[in-house]
Amino acid sequence: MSYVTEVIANLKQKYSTQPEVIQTDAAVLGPLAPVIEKNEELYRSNAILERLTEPDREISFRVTWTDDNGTVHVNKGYRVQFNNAIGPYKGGLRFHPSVYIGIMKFLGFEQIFKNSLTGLPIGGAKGGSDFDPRGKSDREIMRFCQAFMTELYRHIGPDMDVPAGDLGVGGREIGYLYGQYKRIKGSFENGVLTGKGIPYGGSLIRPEATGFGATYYAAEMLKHFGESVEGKTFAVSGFGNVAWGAVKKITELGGKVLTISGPDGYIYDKDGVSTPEKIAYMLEMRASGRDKVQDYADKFGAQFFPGQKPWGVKADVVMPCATQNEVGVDEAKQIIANGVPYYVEVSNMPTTNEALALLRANCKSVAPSKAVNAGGVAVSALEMSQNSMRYSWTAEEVDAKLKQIMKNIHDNSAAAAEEVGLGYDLVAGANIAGFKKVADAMLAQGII
Ligand code: 2IT
Repeated sequence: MSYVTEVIANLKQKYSTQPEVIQTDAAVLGPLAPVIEKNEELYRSNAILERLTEPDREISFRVTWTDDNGTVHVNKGYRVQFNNAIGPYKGGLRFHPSVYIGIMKFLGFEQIFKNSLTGLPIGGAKGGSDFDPRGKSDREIMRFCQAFMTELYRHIGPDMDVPAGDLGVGGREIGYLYGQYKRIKGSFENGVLTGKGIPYGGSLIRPEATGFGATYYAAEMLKHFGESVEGKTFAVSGFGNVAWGAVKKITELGGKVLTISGPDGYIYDKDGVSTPEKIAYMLEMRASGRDKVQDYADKFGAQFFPGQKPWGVKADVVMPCATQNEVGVDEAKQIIANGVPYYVEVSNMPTTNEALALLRANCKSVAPSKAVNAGGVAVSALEMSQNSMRYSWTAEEVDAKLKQIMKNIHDNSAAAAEEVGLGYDLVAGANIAGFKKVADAMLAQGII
């Protein structure tokens, strides 16, 4: 049995109660086969894949907080520090009721390769809580963040582990988390978190970075086929920070976004989510805490499809921007039946492995989220650079760096697949390019 097949089979046994972990282990390790086979003895004798798939540590803790009525609540908090071979642990915090150790581990594992792909010195981690921010008051959010940081602070630091936001954790939460860290430590180490507000060390363009970066990446992919964003139609899911950045940049580049979605359904706007007012309204909907995309349809007279996802819509480019496993086999079949040429994953692991195989076999091109959404963490790493320099770049400077990083990720992924004879395969290429740097660093640093 080949080394890759053997490791995947063992992981299936080991993590039978954590399906997301099995899913992402197979999705990453499978495409590495051509690279591993070339040097199988080296990787096997150093147990590279076993070490890579077992986190350095899985931290879990109790978070106790009091709501506005004085009732005490208990949630679980996590930080999975997966791999720091190429830099300090880095990755977001997710506050969502679906959070459990399996979600933290799949996200942390993906983060290793994503962060490596950025070309910047950051390792992989993820954290969060099963806390549900929906319907909570501002003061409840603050108290929760303070309680969460009161446990987390001992595990993080500017050269150790640098968390950021993810679903349910935006600028407001990062502010409260940083305030508590600073209070406990008694020193202004703002390099400990990214996604901060501008007045205390945040980077310009960080809120836009994931969506902008995804669009820059999509533009590179289209360019490969002699095409561009201009005049193309897009089906986007989600209406949060990532979807907002993507819609903004797609519109700026002359594309038309036909759909956005929420937990309540999706909206179809035949004129496009394209005016500054419509794009700004996405932020308003998010800030309202209602978590309903129907509000957009009511305000702008677009069509609303309750309880549905936008994957039955005909578009040139499909971009899932909401959450994991938004596209299963049935949705993939709809996308293929509609003749959608370009499938660009944006949210982390939006596609089941079976659906992804179908889309790769039938679409003109498929781009993987760990490459496409890497602009967010890339600008986080630029925020770390600015914090350690005690200096800030302009929005134009950060945006230009982001654009170059996304082009490099695309080009390096394409080259990595080409090198092992796979042709233009962005999915395999991203995994291979991300893996190589981390594996080389692990080999150089010995058996630890
Ligand atoms: O999934 C991700 O890459 C993030 N949530 C951003 C992580 C970061 O450290 O900026």
